[in-house]
Amino acid sequence: MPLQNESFLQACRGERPAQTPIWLMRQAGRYMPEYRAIRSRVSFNELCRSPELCAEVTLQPVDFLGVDAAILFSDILVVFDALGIDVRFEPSPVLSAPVRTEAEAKALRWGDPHETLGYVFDAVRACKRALADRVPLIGFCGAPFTTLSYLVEGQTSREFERIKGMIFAAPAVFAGLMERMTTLLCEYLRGQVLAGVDALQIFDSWAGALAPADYRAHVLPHLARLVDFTRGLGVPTILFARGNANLLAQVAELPADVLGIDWSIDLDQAIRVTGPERVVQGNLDPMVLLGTPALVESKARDIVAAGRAAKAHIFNLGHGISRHTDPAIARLLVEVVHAASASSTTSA
Ligand code: 1CP
Repeated sequence: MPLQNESFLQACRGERPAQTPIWLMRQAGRYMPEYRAIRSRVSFNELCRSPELCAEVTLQPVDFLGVDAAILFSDILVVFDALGIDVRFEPSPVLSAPVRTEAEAKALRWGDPHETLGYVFDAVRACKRALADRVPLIGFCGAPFTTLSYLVEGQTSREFERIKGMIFAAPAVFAGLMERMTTLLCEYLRGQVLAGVDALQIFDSWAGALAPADYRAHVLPHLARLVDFTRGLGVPTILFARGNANLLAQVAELPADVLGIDWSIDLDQAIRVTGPERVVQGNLDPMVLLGTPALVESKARDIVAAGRAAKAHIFNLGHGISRHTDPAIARLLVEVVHAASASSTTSA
């Protein structure tokens, strides 16, 4: 069945649909009362393991906001099920067994994600059924470095002392873990595509923890292997590295179909780095949505205009939406982006 709304996938392919497509990182979540109503009944872990509830939550922003793509409701940290490690959300994540020493790294049991993460693939199928081809479904994973940072730190980190300590004091241990993690993530994404996702996003949310030279030496080769692998899966890949706009030139060396741009750089400047032949996604500072409707409208229009210098542009936030956002303002953003881009296409 063809999709009723192809604009997101057209932009991923480098075409320019009639309106700039838009979806919002973390578009399903605590800022929506419908999400909070479900979370008052079930824990986050139960929610992620219930394909029917995942589908319900995945569709909430599609119905309310009118976005052009859905993103699977899950979390980058569920992959630790493949290692037999539990994650508690208290509410920020805490791992049952962080891995900090060479002995702990050697003792890890790397399970097969096709067996251990079947509930995610069931959720993909439930989302596809519920969406009934209205909009495409995006699957995702954390990038190897971001995922490994949780494994080593064991929780959210500010300074990344443990993982950076491992890079600089035990680089072979770090490299071995990155190698295994990358292979796990390749298979995990393959499973999502086999279950039916239409696109993939790789989140390197903590990329900015590293100096550019260290990112290039210790992270980029593994990320390159993951991106190369996803190119063989037959769906477009979005690569989003966050936290240091100086890294954009490095991630732009990788053949991802779409480059995610965080909010720390103006979009026109980012496009000068990526070049006009790349497709970009982003990059409104999510906190702008805490401002007035007039401010949201003017900043959204500026980004739509700047996006015209790229081969194609998918509007998004420059990081996840804040839980303090008024859903009505998020909906206004979607309307403004659609209206502003439709009028600029006709005048082109
Ligand atoms: O209800 C709750 O209390 C749970 C809050 C929550 C939600 C709604 C968590 C815990 N995860 C999610 C969903 C989620 N996480 C999605 C699907 C929903 C959607 O996008 O619509 C996705 C794609 C993620 C991705 C994710 N999880 C990232 C990468 C994106 C980013 O924001 O940089 C990261 C770093 C995580 C880890 C995580 N999971 C949850 C929290 C609170 C965190 C971040 C903690 C931290 O800052 O370290």
